[in-house]
Amino acid sequence: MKMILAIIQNADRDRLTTALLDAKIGHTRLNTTGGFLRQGNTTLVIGVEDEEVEHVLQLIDRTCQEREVLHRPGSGALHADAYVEPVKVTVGGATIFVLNADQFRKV
Ligand code: 2BA
Repeated sequence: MKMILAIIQNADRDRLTTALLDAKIGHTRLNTTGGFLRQGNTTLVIGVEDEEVEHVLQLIDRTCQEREVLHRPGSGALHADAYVEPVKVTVGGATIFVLNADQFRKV
């Protein structure tokens, strides 16, 4: 059994969760925030049998896109009155961790 943690952009969330639902793959959506951009993203927790991992990775690959966003370095209250040139940052498709799950129980 594996636990997949997939950090994806909010714009891709509905397409991926619809694909997971169609494939009858259980998952949990968490609203999360990226540490660098400090913008909302989504983390999906997906528990699957080992042989389903590749299928899930394919669904993520098909539904999550790379995008460029503008980021103003150091943005925040301390820098509110200083103009800093925005830079382009490439985000995604997805950041994925595949972890061994020792047990899966529902009680
Ligand atoms: P953020 O931390 O908001 O990062 C958004 C994008 O900013 C990243 O896209 C990357 O292209 C860029 N970035 C991140 N840290 C940077 C830095 N120190 N200098 C320059 N650019 C930087 P992704 O790599 O696709 O990551 C998307 C989101 O996945 C991240 O949002 C974060 O929420 C998560 N993530 C990425 N790597 C992670 C890791 N090693 N552990 C946990 N979460 C991670």
